[in-house]
Amino acid sequence: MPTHKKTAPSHAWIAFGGNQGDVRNAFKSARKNIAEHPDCKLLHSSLLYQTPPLGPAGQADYLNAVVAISTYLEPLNLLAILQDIERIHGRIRHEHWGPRTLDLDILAYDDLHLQSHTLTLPHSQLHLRQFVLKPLCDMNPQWLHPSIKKNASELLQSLLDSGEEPLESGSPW
Ligand code: A4P
Ligand code: MG
Repeated sequence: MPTHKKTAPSHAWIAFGGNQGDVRNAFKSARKNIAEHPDCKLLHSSLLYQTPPLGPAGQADYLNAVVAISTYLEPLNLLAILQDIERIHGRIRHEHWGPRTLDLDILAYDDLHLQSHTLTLPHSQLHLRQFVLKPLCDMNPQWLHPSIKKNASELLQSLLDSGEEPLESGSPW
């Protein structure tokens, strides 16, 4: 894909997930790949959480985290870079919501709304997932969902108010 470089950087939030193999090391290595990309700068990392699997039963627990970056890459170029990093870490796409070594999703890119064949922004499930909202709250509880117009802390509280068990505490990585 040709890279169209922007003249001013944007902010993007990237969700890390995985439940196969040495996930913690895969996360660290992927974060390093992102931080070392010439058009990306790592701004913040959330804590790392062990989370119960959403999706098909019988899967191992996941690890989840979120990082914030600034980037000169357009959204589709950023997605392509993240998919390259998934591939380097042995990601093979099998079952939807099934086990994986490393899943890198773009949660949001500035306040952009996008619905295309390959990319939906903000991520369609982000407001429904503690394993995304809790790490976002670590970095900025005031982070505002671009379409729902509620912040990460309010969205997380709605899930807890609906009776979901809170996640166990996170750890640095
Ligand atoms: N795509 C569209 N929008 C985006 C976006 N904002 N970011 C497209 C990244 N990709 C996006 O993704 C399928 C396609 O989604 C991509 O080719 C891209 O063009 P995929 O990663 O290949 O396939 P998938 O894993 O089946 O889908 P997805 O949407 O990444 O899965 P989810 O929704 O992330 O669910 N339980 C726990 N506890 N923690 C987890 O992290 N993750 C999943 C995967 C299931 N259960 C989990 C967790
Ligand atoms: Mg994905």
